[in-house]
Amino acid sequence: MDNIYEINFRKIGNKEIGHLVPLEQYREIPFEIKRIYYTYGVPESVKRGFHAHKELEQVLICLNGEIKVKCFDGKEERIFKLNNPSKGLYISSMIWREVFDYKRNAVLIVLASEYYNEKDYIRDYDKFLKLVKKDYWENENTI
Ligand code: T46
Repeated sequence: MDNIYEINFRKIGNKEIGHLVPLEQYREIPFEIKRIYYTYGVPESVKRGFHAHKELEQVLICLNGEIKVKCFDGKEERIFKLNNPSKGLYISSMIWREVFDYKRNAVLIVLASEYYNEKDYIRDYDKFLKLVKKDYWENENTI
């Protein structure tokens, strides 16, 4: 899946002094970063996400604890476990995502390619399926 992939960041330092991870746009992060947000204090039983984005690209990094992210691009579904602050998960546009199993005081930071815009959200799963299947059909006919 080239629309969803894990990124191993370069970490500077060691166990004795700790680690530093530098992130720069168009280098480690494959887009211009227009927004950063984070979630914390999410109870373990809570599931978040349940939407896709029309344009937005994001990199998710779990800075503390652990979370799972289920991603579906209309064809393939994958579940990623994020529990390492030196790894990111890139998610392109038009990916349905569900975030769950928040463990050990999970802190999730997200670097985003666009400013917040509720109109970019697809929160209706049936609508997402219709749009993503239409996209595939159109792309297969232009190749
Ligand atoms: C994703 C997962 C990991 C804002 O006002 N500004 C913002 O930048 C964001 C992201 C949200 N909000 C408001 C909109 C809602 O009223 O905060 C509320 C919760 O937002 P949302 O439903 O988007 O939260 P999550 O945790 O379900 O999803 C978010 C991202 O939207 C999503 O793209 O991948 O985090």
